[in-house]
Amino acid sequence: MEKSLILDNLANAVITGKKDLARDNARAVIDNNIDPLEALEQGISKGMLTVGEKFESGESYLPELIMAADVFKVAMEILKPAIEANQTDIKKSGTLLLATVKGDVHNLGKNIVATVMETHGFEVVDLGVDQPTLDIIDAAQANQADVIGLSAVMTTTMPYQKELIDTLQELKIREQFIVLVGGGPINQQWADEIGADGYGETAMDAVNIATQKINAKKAAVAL
Ligand code: B12
Repeated sequence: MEKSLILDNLANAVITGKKDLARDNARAVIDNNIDPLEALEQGISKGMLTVGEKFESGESYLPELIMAADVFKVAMEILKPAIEANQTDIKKSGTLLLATVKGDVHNLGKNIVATVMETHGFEVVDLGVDQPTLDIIDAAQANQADVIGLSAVMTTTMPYQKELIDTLQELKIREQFIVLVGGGPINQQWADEIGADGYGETAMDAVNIATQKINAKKAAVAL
C-alpha cells in the first residue's frame, strides 16, 4: 500500500471512528517502514484536526470526540513501540516535568511528548492532566526538573500557562526552570507574550528546543 494512502486511512479512521481501519493501517506503517512519528503527525493527528473542526461547526458532538480519542489510542498502541524502538543512544539529557494544566483533561498530545522526549534521553515525570499550578511547581522542585512542559489544549485553559510562569516569578525561582508550552491553540506569539522559554508545535520540537535551551543554560553557567 502507498504511504499517502496509509496516512489518509489513518486520518479517516479517526474522523469516522473506525478502530479496525486504524489498527490495520497502523500495522501497515510498521510493515512498510514508514516513520511512526510521521504517521502520527500526518495521519492520526491530522484526523483529529478535522474532528475538532466538525465539533466546532456543530457537525458532530461529544460522542464523536470520545470515539475519535479511542481510535487515536488504538493506533498509538501500535505506533508507540515503533517510536520507542527508534530510541537514540544519547545519555541523560535532563529531566522534564510534564503536565496538562488545570481544567484541561486532554492528554493525547502530552502523552506523545512524553514518549518522544523519553526516547531522546530525557527522564520524564508525567504528572497527568488537570494539574493546579502549585502542584506542578512542587513536583518540578521535588524532581529537580530542568524543564517544565505545559500542555493546554483549550483557549480557556491557556491562561494557566501564564499563571505558572507568573507564580515562578513571584516565588523568585523563575531561573531554575526552562518552561516550554504547547497544545492546539498555543503559538510562538503566546509563548513570547507570557515569557515562556519556548514553544513546540510538535513533540519533536519539544525535544529540539529543550535540548537547545539546556545546552545554552549549561554554557552560560560555564562562563
Ligand atoms: C480528542 C478531544 C477530546 C477528548 C480528549 C481525550 C484525551 N484523552 O485527551 C475528550 C472527548 C475527552 C474531549 C473533551 C472535551 N473537549 Co476536546 N477535543 C479533542 C480534539 C478533537 C483533539 C485533541 C487531540 O488529542 N489532538 C491530537 C493531539 C496529538 O494534538 P495536540 O494535543 O495538539 O498535541 C500535539 C501538539 O500540540 C504538541 N503538544 C501538546 N502538548 C504539548 C506540550 C508541550 C510542552 C509541547 C512543547 C508540545 C505539546 O505535541 C502534540 C503532538 O504533536 C480537540 C480538537 C483539536 N484539534 O485540538 C478538541 C477540543 C480541544 N476540545 C474542545 C472541547 C470544547 C472539549 C470539551 C469542553 C467538550 C465538552 N462539551 O465536554 C471537553 C473538555 C474537557 C476538559 N475539561 O478538558 C475544544 C476546545 C475549544 C477551546 N475553548 O479551545 C476543541 C478545540 C474542539 C473544538 N474545535 O471545539 N476532547
